[in-house]
Amino acid sequence: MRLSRYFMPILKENPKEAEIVSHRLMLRAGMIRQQSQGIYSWLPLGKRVLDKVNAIIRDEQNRAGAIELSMPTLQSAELWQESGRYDAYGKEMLRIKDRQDRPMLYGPTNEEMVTDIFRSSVKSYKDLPLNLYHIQLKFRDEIRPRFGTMRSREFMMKDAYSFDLTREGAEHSYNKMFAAYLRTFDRLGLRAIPMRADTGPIGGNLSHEFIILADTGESEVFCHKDFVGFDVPDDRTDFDSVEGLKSIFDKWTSLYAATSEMHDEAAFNAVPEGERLSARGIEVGHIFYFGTKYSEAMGAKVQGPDGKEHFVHMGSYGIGPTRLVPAIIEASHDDNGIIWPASVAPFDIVVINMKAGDQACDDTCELIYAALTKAGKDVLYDDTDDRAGTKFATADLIGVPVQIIAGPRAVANGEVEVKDRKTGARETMTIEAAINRFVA
Ligand code: 5CA
Repeated sequence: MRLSRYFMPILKENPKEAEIVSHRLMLRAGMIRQQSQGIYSWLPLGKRVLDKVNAIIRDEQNRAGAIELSMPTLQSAELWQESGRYDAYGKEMLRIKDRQDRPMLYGPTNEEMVTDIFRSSVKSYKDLPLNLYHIQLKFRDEIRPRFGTMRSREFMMKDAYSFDLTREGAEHSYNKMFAAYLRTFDRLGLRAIPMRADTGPIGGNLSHEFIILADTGESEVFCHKDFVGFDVPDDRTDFDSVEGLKSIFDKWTSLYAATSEMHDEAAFNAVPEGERLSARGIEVGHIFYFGTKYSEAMGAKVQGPDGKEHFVHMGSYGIGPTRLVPAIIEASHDDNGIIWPASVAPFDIVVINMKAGDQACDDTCELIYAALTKAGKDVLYDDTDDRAGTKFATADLIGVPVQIIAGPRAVANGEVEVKDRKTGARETMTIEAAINRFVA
C-alpha cells in the first residue's frame, strides 16, 4: 500500500474527548471515527487490525471444533418473548418496529436465535455435540458508552453456542472454549486470566470472564500472581481429549481468581500476602454454561440413546473483537504511539522514503516495496513528500513492527536502516540484506 494513495487521517493534536491512551491513539492514528454516541466507523487502518484479530479468533474457534455461520443483526421480538427475555432485558435492548408494525430488535446477543436454528433441524443425539458461532455486530444501549470502542453501543462479538445431550458433555464443550480462549488471547499478545464471574442476564451458574490486567480496566479483580506465568495450551492440544482439557481447566482454575462481583475476601486472604494480586482489568471474553435454560423455554430437544426426548444442555461463549483492539493497545504502547504485536499489526513493515523525488531513494524504496510485497508481506510504503520527522512520527504512532528507512546518504552506499519499533534498535545494512531478512 502506497501511503500517498491510502486513507489514513492522522490527527496531530491529542483529541480532548479521549480519556484513556488506547482511545487517544486509535483516534490519532486514524483507526476509528465516532459516528454518533458509542457508534463507530472502522477506518482502513483500524479495519486491518480488526480483521487480523478476527482471523485469529476464527482459527482457534475452528481448531476447537466450532462451526461458523452468520446470523442477522435484526431479530424478531417473538423469539425473545418465548424465552422470557424480551421484557427482562430492559433499556439496553434497542427495540424497533418494521413497516407492518411488527416488533423487532437489534440483537444484543443470540441465544434465542441460535436455539431456534437448532430446534428446527437437530432431532437426534447423534448430531451432538454441536457448537455454532458467528462474528457479528451487536447493539446494547449502554448507559455509559465510553473509552472509544472499549465500551460502545454497537460492537462486534464472536459468540459461540454449544449443544450437548448431557451435563458432562456440556462441560467438555465448555472446556474446549476455555482452552481455545487461552490460546486466542496468547496469539493476540495478551495475558488473559480466567476468573469466576457473575452470569448476569445470560443466566446459568458456571461462568468465567477472561481478564487482561490494565490500570485503565473497568473491572476490579483479585487473583493469585502465579497466573501471570502459567503456560498456555500449545498447538498439540487435543480438543477431543476429555481428560486433557479437564486438566487444563483444573490447572487454570486451581488458584484464586475472581471479579469483584464474585470476590470472596476470606478466600483471597488465605492466599499468602506476597502472592496476591489486586488490580484492574479489562474483560475481553466471557463464557457461560447455563444448562437447559433456553432449551426448556424454547423446546429444543433431541432423542437420546434411550429413545426418550431430552432438553439439550447449552453454553455460550463471547469475545469482543472491537474491545480487544483497544485492549491490545492498552497493553502495548509507549510515548510515541502503538506497538502492535506482529500477529495483528496492520502492516508487517513500513518502508520510509526520507526524500521522495530523489531518484536513488525512490528506486531503492520501489525495489524493497516490490520484493517484500511479492514475498507476501503487508507493506506500507511512505512515498509522500512529508518531512522525514513527520514520517518517523507517523510510523511510530501507527506501530508497525518494522521500519525500513531509506535516506540519501545511506542509499548512496547501497544501504538502508532497519528499525525495530518495539526496542527502537536500528541497524544499517545493505539493501539486499534488508530484503533477505524478511523474505526468508
Ligand atoms: N451471549 C454471551 C456470550 S456469547 C454474552 O453476550 N456475553 S457478554 O455479555 O459477556 O459479552 C461477551 C463479550 O462481548 C464481552 O466479554 C466483551 O468482550 C464484549 N462486549 C460486551 N459488551 C461490550 C460493549 N459494550 N462494547 C464492547 N465490547 C463489549
